[in-house]
Amino acid sequence: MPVLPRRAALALSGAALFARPVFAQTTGPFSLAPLPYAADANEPHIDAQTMTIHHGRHHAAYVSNLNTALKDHGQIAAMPLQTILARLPEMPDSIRAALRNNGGGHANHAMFWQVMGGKGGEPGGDLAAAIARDLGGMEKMKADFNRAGLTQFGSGWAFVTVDRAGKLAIVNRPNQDTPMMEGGRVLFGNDVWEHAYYLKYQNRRADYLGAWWNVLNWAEIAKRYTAARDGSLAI
Ligand code: MN3
Repeated sequence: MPVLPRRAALALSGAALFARPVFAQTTGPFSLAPLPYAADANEPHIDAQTMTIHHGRHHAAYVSNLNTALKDHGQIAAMPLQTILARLPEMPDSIRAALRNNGGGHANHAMFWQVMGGKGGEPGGDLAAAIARDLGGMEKMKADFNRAGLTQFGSGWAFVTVDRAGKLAIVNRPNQDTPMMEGGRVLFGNDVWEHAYYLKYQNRRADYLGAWWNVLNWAEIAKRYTAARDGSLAI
């Protein structure tokens, strides 16, 4: 009977713990994972048409363009996405912008689908304690996060980051940038590109930001929190 190397065996047992993967596939060539729920799972807050176009067109394009950029760079394609993003300054000039935009886009959206599909509410346990300790509690976190999303000029993201000690912070970034580009990790984040909300909310970004909390899946976010603290949160 073949014996798996220890690391592979650990990876398999870790993956089996979760009903759906917390960690998207991390090395190239990259592929678009299906949504982990039906396209209408976030109705009425995020409509099915927006989900379908956002995942099947926008995210798909980031994945395709990322693979195109890496086509003649096999050594980089074999690196985990989080490593590529953390080491952008070392990447070849000819593909650095493509890696930033499309690698960031792939990482951000892979995270985004995972943290939605729930019914909102509030987390418990260690994560609730960290939100109280670092972000002033749920209501203050929501207000500060929504402000970060609303004041991000043009396209971008609002994030709650998490470090290895479990400490949380709210940040925003333009375009498809991510705190992963500074070696950080994202606990959860919201996409404030117009493509994420325009069909239902038009220019009312604040309404979208407010409604989005109703679709968060705190059980998945809690898994990400645990993974971040044990160093296994990839993207
Ligand atoms: Mn998007």
